[in-house]
Amino acid sequence: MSLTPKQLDACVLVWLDEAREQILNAMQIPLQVSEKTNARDLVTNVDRSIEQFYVQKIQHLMPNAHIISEEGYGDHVESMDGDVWFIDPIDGTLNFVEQRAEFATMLALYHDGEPVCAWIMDVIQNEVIHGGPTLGVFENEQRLSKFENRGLAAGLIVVSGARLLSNQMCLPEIAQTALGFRVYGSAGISYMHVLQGRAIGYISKMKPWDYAPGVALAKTLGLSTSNIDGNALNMLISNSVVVSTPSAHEEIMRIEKQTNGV
Ligand code: 2AM
Ligand code: CA
Ligand code: CA
Ligand code: CA
Repeated sequence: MSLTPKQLDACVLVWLDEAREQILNAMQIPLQVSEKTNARDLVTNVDRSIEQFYVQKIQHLMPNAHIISEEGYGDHVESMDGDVWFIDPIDGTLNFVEQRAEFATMLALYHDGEPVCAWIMDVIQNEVIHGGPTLGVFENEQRLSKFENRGLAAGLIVVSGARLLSNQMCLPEIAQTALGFRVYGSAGISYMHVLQGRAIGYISKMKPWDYAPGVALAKTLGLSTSNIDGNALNMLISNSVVVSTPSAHEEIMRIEKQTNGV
């Protein structure tokens, strides 16, 4: 890779500003919305055009990189070797369509399975959390401070509403143990709350493009990241992802083991 992480970060921040302009402009005219697997699983013309925008930028900048993306303009990737990009053009599409807020656009670059740099932008608030292992983590230009290592009883846990309702990943037990629980409807926005120290963790079962940016930034800050069974994430498949303070992580693993009787 010829660019340094710092140069790459600066370059992608420009793409994000451009993507944000395109999204805001597209919101001025009626969205073309269609259902994917069900009425809660939507895709719009904007999801597609923004993904194509990022794919073109990446292919121009790093022609040998592989791209894992949601809406089908990326590659079929079977290995984390070399440079692998993750793209979620609009994260929280239901929020985008219904609320016109609380959605993110996000990307991450990994090299040989390790995070290089990641970006999560709250489009309406115009806030982007970005960075990586050699840079640290920033909210816009401001470095994010180290989180407090609070346990479940001392903080808010963010969960997937759908997974909570269907009693997956011990989410009812975890939510009851926590000081409180929150559901934001966007993985990116949820990760932003954790990275900002407003929540102690986020748990959901998701696809690689949903969690790759949040996991990269969380790892950089020293938060714990794993599958719900405590194992490392396989970045090529869906995972039940836990990102939290180390204290909360220990408790979540304990609850999971107790509940499943292991
Ligand atoms: P998306 O909007 O990019 O699809 C809440 O729905 C969160 O879960 C969002 O971050 C959403 O990302 C993600 N998600 C993953 N799979 C989903 C699905 N099948 N239906 C709805 N949301 C999904
Ligand atoms: Ca989607
Ligand atoms: Ca998503
Ligand atoms: Ca999406």
